[in-house]
Formats: sequence, C-alpha cells, structure tokens
Amino acid sequence: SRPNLALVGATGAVGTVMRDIVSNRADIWGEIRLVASPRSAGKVLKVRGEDVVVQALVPEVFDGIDIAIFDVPDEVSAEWVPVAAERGAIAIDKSGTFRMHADVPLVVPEVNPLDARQRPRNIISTPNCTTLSMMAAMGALHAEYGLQELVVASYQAVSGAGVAGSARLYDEVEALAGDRNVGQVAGDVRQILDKKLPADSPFPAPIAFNVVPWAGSLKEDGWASEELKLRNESRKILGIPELKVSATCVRVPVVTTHSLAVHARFERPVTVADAHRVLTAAPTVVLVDDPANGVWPTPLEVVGTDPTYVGRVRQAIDFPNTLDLFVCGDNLRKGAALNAAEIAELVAAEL
Ligand code: 2RA
Repeated sequence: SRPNLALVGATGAVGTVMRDIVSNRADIWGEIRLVASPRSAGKVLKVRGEDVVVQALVPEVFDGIDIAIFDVPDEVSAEWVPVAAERGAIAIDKSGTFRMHADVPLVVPEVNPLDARQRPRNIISTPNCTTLSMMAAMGALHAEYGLQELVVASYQAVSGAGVAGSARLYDEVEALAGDRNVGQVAGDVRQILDKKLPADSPFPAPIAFNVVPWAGSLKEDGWASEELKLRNESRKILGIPELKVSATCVRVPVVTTHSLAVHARFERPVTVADAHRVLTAAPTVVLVDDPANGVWPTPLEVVGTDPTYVGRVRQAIDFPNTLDLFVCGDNLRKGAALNAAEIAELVAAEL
C-alpha cells in the first residue's frame, strides 16, 4: 500500500511550497496529513487539489504515518521529531537541531543518497537553504576534481526568514515607494521606516534598497550561525571532514532565491570547459554561462523552479586548480521543501 505522509509546519512559508510540490510531483502517497501548531489547526488547505483540514501537533497525529516532514523552528523539532520517530514514522527534519548529530544523516539526494539508509534514530536531516543552494553543483564538481577549499559569499533572499521576512521587504518597499530622494543620505531610510513601520523587523537593518551583512544568530568570535552551518554542513554532506570553508552571509532585497559567489579549490586541475561539461551532465544543475551575451543566472529568473543554476564559471587567475562561480537556487524549493520531498521519495522507495 502507498505510504502515508505528514507535513508538519504546513502553514509556513516552506509548508506552502511543500504542499505545491507534493501536489505536482508523481503522486506516490496514500494519505497526506497536514499538521501545524494548535493555533492553525482547523484551517482548510489544498493538497493534490483536495481540501484537507489541518490537524494540531499532538503525539497521536503520527499514528499510521510512514514519513513525517518537519519544517518548524528548532525547539519545536527538538521536542516533536523524536515523538514522530518513536511512533514509527521516519522523520525528515528541516531544522538545525539534528543536522550535525553523528547518528542522524544529512542528505542531499543527488550528492549522498546512500547516507539516508543509515538512520538509527529514524531521523534524517535536510540541510540549511544556504548550503543546499550550491550543493548539487559543488557535489558534482567534487566528485570529479576533489574539493579542498571553499570561500563563499551569500546573497540571501528575505523569504529565508519566513513569511515575516517577505512581508517586511514588501512593507519597506511600499513605505519608501515614490520618494525619489531616499537612499542618498546616511540613515535616511532607517528614519523613514522607524516612523512608518513597526520596530519588529526580522532583519537588523533596513532591507529595502540595502544589503545587510548578517543572517542567523550570533555565534562565537563574531560568526553568524548561517556561516557556520555552511561550513559544517558542507563537510558532512560531501564527506570531507577537513574541508576548508570560510563564508560571509549577506541578506539582500530579493524575495526568494539565494545566490552564492563561490571560490572553490580542487585537488586536481580543472578547466572552465571541464567544469562546464561536469555541470551540464549533472541532472539537477542548469548551466547558464555565456557572459559575452549577458547570460548568467539571477534570482528573478530562477525563483519558482527546481534546479541549481550556475554561471560565471572562471579559472581563478592567481589560484591554481581553483574556480570562481555564481550559483542561484530557490531557497524554498531545492533549499527547503523540494530537498525534503526528494528525501521522502528516496525513503518511500525502500518501504
Ligand atoms: C535564512 N537560511 O535564509 C536561513 C533560513 N534557514 O534565513
């Protein structure tokens, strides 16, 4: 019989994309149960064209469920993922809670699908959206040339901070619209926004007309959590514990789709032509790289699609065996819901 799937966190930014993805991919599921906080229980949402009533997150909601995908805050996952697993479901968790646990695999299906089979706790983690936005491309290049070092700058979309993140960008743009003098005097945008909008922005500075060199929470020595996730998760997914990674994560006024500027050093020599060949052959990567004709990926051309897009592939002039490239991936699709759905399909194929 077909496996039953629960989507926990069905009403959030990723949950909404998740419902769209499971409705439009090959339908392998029996029941699809929608689960959310008691506050959202009772809402009616569409999945596979049918109305489904959202159920409250209680232990019994996992009865009869084979696979449960969680997209909820870290502390909710910490409490509820083990409950689902103990009740017999295989839990696929999008939060940061279990990603680095040695007994929980961290899976990107096109890079390390076999890791999904080693799941002693019945928990599989799916990476942070920033890591995922580049992983299909970097995994393909690593397999051929042996990755040794990554230096990354991210350009992260506001929807990475959830529904509230997108709402804040739209509100700020609206508050500033029509004023052709803003952004020309230090601090002017902040002053206008302070007057017009609530102070509870998910971002530590104005995000409209700006770039903010901060994503996530403060960790030791001035690092942002997003930067450390990029490092630690890349090492685990690629299976390179010694991989050297340094990242700067930046929030930009883009609604959805994270971009990354990647400087990658390999063990073996690699030409641009080699890299183009490898990236073209990778099934979930799209190469968009014709600078003479102004062709490279941008978030606005990528949003709402599934692949990882790569362009601006160059051989670093002063660094041997090193490529510079630009990657874009929809942070709510491959960066979140799609990767979780692909892991669920991988696991369902074993059941
Ligand atoms: C962000 N990567 O973009 C985060 C979401 N987990 O804020």
